[in-house]
Amino acid sequence: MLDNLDNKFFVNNRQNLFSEILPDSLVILFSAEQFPKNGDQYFKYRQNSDTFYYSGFKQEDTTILLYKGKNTKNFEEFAFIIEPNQKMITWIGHKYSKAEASKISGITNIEFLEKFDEIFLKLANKTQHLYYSHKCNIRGIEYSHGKFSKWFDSVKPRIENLEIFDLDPFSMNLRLVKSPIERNLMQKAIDITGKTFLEILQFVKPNVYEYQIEAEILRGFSTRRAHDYAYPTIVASGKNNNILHYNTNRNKCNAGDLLLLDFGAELEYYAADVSRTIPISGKFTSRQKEVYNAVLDVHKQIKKKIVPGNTIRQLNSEAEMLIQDALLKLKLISRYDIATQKEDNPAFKKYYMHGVSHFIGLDVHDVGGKDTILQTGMILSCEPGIYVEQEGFGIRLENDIMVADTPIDMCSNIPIEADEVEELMGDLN
Ligand SMILES: [Mn+2]
Repeated sequence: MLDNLDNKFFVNNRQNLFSEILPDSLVILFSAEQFPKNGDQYFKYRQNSDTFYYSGFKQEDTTILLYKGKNTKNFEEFAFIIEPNQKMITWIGHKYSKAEASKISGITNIEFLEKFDEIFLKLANKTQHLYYSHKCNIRGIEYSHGKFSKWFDSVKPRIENLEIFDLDPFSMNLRLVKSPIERNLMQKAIDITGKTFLEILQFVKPNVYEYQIEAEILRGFSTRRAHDYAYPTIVASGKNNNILHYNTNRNKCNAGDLLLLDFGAELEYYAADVSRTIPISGKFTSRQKEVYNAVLDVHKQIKKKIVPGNTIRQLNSEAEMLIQDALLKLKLISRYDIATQKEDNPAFKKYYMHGVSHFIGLDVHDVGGKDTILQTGMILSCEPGIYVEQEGFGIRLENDIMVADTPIDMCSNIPIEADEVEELMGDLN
């Protein structure tokens, strides 16, 4: 694969981690579990983002053990992999050899999994601190990692000397600012998404089904070597525009309605996250265009504020005030509505009910919080929307922006102006 990352990237990520943790420490990283789909089937495997970040391993049942000695220059790194056997190779296919695992990660000590306890306990006996991920994903869905918990319970009585720390805040701090290698990968994922969007503008016409568009999106990604979505694709026509995470994608696209697409390719586990709203007939009505341009204007205003020192919390409140003004101009709310609104349910919320921004990276909703101070090199979405349920449509426009004194719009090649979208769709009637 052309986009495979050089192991220098992972070596460097581990070195950065080593410099942050206490001397005399061990770090354990377990791989993501395989999640059952039904019967004896699993969902397609996806490695845990932190484990990938520190190793490059995409294979299941891969464990990493890092040791930082009392002398802070003393590092030892181990990785433990499945021992391949003939039956496994016949049924599932290739598994890493020790040499491959070493080449991928830059870790020299590669062992089979059965050696893990022995090596871990030997190091644990002469160490003071232990770091591991407490939540698996600092802002994600909390779940109990069965294999890890079982293993941890089994060794607990033998490691009572160790003081335990959560690895998640360390991984968050390292992952927030993207290195040039990561920015480059994310730009590629965005470009694949953008090229696919140009094809979709040609494909959409009245009476196509949402699932046909979804299939075209997957075709566009896959033929460009991004073999997965970063998240389930939203292909929402007409009233479905207003369902924020609609992804059943089963309806027919009707003439005169809008189509809201929220889609992004995943490349080497890095996400793109783009939203566009286009007219199914190729031309916006004047009312649709009026709302569209109001959203686009907020989008442009907020984009300028994705600068060092700002926070998502501040971006959210600025977006809310801009949208409130837009809703007044669009006659969707009145000054009276604002004057009489309840603090916990402001008038704009009827038409705009989500945040304007989140971090993007190995996870589409990447690590980082609302109060994280923005720094150059972080990548965030800019995604205001206005959803007018009573008029049967909603609009969201989302680009991916890199924080800089002059913010860098990584989606600047993906058409967003209403006139340009109409021109590219051509006359469908
Ligand atoms: Mn988003």
